Amino acid sequence: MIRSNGARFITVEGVEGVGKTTNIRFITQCLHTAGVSYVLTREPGGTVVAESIRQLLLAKQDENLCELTELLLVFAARAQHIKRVIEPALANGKWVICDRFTDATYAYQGGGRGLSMNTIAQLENLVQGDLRPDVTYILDLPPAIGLKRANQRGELDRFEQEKLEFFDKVRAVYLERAAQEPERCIIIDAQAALATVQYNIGKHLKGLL
Ligand code: Z5A
Repeated sequence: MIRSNGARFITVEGVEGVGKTTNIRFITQCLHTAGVSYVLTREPGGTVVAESIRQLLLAKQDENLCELTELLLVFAARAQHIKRVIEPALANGKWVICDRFTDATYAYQGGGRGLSMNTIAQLENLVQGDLRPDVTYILDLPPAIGLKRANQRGELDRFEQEKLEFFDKVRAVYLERAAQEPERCIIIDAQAALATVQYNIGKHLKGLL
């Protein structure tokens, strides 16, 4: 969607340790250099309330979080984030760069946990109305490599403790979504050297400026 005020909604996705944080830093540097006003945010999170929900989602607890509870918490955080941060920023002509969004819900709760894609689509419509990202960079690599990178950082959160098959399913859904929406979803080979990854992102981003 081209917004009349020129604002763009860009999301970055991929399995753990794929390099989202590293490359989002690169994206914001490019925007800063180009004089684009932007808001950098993340999901789950982005507001005080949504960050509290993030804690619930990521922390290991004695009581197992039910899959449906997890899904509803993700969308509860998103509802708050959209109303408090994303929509106001876009309405003010700012670009929004978001570390993960609803593609992650299809990938993790739909692919990884096996919840119904139709249920996710219904919640997406309820919570987002017609808000969808304009561009999504899907950083792609075999999950074993991403997990190895993530493992080097220390203690693992509730998702990072899942087995490799879980992340294989997550990755498969990301690739399926990219195949369904090739205009919006740009697959970036994240196995390449960081300079190559950033060259490829930068080349696409220039086309948006
Ligand atoms: N989740 C969900 O289930 N449903 C939802 O709807 C949403 C989220 C929105 C938190 O996400 C969790 O929430 C997530 C899914 C779930 N699961 N987990 N865990 P998160 O995005 O906050 O957490 P994450 O996926 O674990 O991201 P991360 O750990 O921050 O990883 P990253 O940002 O992708 O990676 P990085 O920190 O930029 O890079 C990792 C290391 O690799 C670092 O040392 C880099 O220097 C290195 N690196 C990066 N690129 C390269 C290249 N190209 N070559 C070599 N080394 C590299």
